[in-house]
Amino acid sequence: MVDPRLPPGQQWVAAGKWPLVGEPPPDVPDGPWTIDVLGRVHHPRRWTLEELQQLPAVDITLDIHCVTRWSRPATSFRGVLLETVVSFSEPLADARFVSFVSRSPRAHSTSLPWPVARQLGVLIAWQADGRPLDREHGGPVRIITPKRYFYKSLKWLQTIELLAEDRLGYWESQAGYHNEADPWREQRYMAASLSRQQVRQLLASRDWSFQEWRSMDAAGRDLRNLNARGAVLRDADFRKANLCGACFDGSNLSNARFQGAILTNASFDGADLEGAHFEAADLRGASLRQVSLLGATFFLPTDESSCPFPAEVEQPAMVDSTTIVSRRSLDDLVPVQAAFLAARAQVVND
Ligand SMILES: Nc1nc2c(c(=O)[nH]1)N[C@H]1C(S)=C(S)[C@@H](COP(=O)(O)O)O[C@H]1N2
Ligand SMILES: [Mo]
Repeated sequence: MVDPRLPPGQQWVAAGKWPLVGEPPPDVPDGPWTIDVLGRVHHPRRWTLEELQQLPAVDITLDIHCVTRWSRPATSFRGVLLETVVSFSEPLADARFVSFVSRSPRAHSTSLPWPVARQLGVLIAWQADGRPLDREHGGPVRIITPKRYFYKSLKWLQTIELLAEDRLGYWESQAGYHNEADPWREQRYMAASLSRQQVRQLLASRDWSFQEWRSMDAAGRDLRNLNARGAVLRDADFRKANLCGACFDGSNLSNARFQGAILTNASFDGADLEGAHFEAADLRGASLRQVSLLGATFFLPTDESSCPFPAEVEQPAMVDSTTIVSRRSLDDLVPVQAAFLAARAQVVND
């Protein structure tokens, strides 16, 4: 029977059990436990845990879902809303992400888009199931992020940093965990079909040749010299990734998002780039021979500027005479996009 409360691929732990996951607890500091709010805020501020406990407390009950496939039902937490604490510091207009950093030897971290953190009701929690948080479970104070895999719930909270640009967290950057982490969409790893072992391998080897990974989440990742020849990477998210020198020859990248990516000296020869987005991407030295560009975009026409685009797409792609594109590939584009490329790139007849 399908349990409607259990996301796909999860199992409930035995009653009362709560597994421990991740690094060991850090040493207790001598003085009081403090939490800093800093970064893109008007008023950086240091709180003691006692001060936080004077703020209006909030109780929530949620099911914990760990990416390693266990779930724990109806766990209650008491704390203060992250939004309440951050509001004392008044975020700047460009504060688009929030990063949590742990008081641990490896400065463990994770991050969320700031609007998502507010909408989900992220909690700074010091009690679980009516008792002070155990040290192993992040005591004295941890983050609780509802509706996301539990790796977005940082233990031993030390710093809350508001950021203009995202900074991938520890598991996200080191182990290829998905940066959105929605258990109902099974966003476990960079691509849904991958195992943990496969993710480790593909991050280490950067050899994705002839692999098929749809909806790959590779935004912001360092993937210099990636070999993705012949790969099927439809709908992949490569926004702001470093793909300098990457090889995408013959690969299927339809609807892939490359906004703000570094694509210097990357090669796309023979690739399917239908519907791909290249706004603000650096395409200097890149090769686009015999590519299929139907519906691809390199800049956003200015007459659409009335709608609020995210910052990464405000700029056109960086294209110059070191960017190579086949003349017949230009025919796939709408006239304004074709004219943009033709005026800047080296157009070759092949
Ligand atoms: N500081 C820190 N926080 C962390 C981790 C970690 O290794 N270090 N692991 C994360 C992961 S993957 C999970 S599943 C949960 C585990 O929390 P628990 O040990 O209380 O079950 O903590 C998250 N927060
Ligand atoms: Mo986890």
